[in-house]
Amino acid sequence: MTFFYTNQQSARLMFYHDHAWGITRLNVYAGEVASYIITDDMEKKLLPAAVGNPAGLGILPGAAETIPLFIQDKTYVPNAAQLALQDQTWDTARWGGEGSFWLPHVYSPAQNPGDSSGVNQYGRWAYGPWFWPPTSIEHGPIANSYFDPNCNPDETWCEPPLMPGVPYLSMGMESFHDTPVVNGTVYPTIELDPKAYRFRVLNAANDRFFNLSLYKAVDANGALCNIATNPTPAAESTGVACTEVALNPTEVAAALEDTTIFPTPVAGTEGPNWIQIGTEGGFLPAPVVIPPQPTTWVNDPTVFNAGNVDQHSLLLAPAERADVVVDFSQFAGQTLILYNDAPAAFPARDPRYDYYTGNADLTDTGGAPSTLPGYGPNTRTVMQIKVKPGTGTPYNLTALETAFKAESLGGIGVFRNGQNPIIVGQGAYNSAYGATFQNNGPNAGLVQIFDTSFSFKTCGRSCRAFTHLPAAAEDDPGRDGRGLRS
Ligand SMILES: [Cu+2]
Repeated sequence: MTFFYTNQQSARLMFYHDHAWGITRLNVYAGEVASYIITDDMEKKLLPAAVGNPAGLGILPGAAETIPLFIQDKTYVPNAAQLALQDQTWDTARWGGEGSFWLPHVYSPAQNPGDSSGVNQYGRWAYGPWFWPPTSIEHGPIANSYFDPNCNPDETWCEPPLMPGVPYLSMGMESFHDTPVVNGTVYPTIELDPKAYRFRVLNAANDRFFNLSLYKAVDANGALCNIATNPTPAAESTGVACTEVALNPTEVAAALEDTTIFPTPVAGTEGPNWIQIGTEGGFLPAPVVIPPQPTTWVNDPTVFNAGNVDQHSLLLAPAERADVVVDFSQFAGQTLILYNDAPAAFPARDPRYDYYTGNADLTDTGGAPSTLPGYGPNTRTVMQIKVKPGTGTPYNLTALETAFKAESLGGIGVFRNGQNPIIVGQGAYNSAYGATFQNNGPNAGLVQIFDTSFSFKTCGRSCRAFTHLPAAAEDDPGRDGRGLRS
């Protein structure tokens, strides 16, 4: 089939991938996926003046300072000896040997009704018929041909009498891999000048979220990698220096005993902020300064989203994009790490998918051994950024913020003039439109879960209202008994 896309969108980073029925996950994982950039007159106005763009204001970094970061996670088939220890079911003749992509191809349920605990320590996926409440599926559990009625579970581990009646999978989803890949390279390194750059970030992983921050790197002695104070940083045993982020040692030590403990970077090692200007939806109403922030969770059991992720930095789910400026002018001569600590799964973290230096050896529950400094697997250290020494050129954030404001506020109205008109007015649009939409109250453009009607102001300033059924704001489609879906 031939598809036609109009690309009638405002300036943004686009993302496309093959969607063949039944094998989408495999094609995306194999790399049949790409991005491209749509630009428009409003974006050109923000770029430096150049041939073909004489009216450019130079508010955003130009093409030479714009870098796409196409981030995925992969697992690689190890050498034969290691493969024999880790996956005896992998067929190198059919699926590829050392260095080929490995993928989870055995359906390993998290439940085990054959064990008194009900839990399979090695399990990865919640199997519906063994979950609570159980889901009935057309082809349920079947007899397990490995079951031995003479096996005594008090003496040894025994195969359960039943096993999931699933076919042999080409790749189970959700799949979380152990190695981040940026623009097709594992653990890449880049040298930048002490000035501002624009990154077009895309999460192109099958399932893994990324919570991205920049932190200062440390060497093998734990010393910060700064040419001024540490001109010859100590290398790790791999021969590479400055690969690590300093994690709180007490948290790392405690996590060896209790893998629910979530180690975080040492305070004071934060790198530059993100200045986010856009998403997959194009430019934002106003730039947003986002500081480094380790993941935290909502621990209040009385709120609807208890257990979800609370605080984060630049958080990207698969297919989401971020258009960001980073000012490296205050980090001349320093090495930084693009750091990720998003939980996998999201938001319910499985420590076996959180690979970081000095983590616990989880081989007895089907996980990986402890990660050594300078080595993978490591899903926290995504990329190394070496900022060259010299006098930094600070970025003019004020000019950027002004440009996004409405003409009445002294700006050029980047959002108002570049994007389609908004429909539901909210306080976040005030600076873009020179408007006075409310943040709270009856016309704030927000719907609560118990609301049955919704009134709002639109950008024409007139007040519109409509009513909707409660189910329209309900996330549980079966709850009203009529199958109404939001
Ligand atoms: Cu898709």
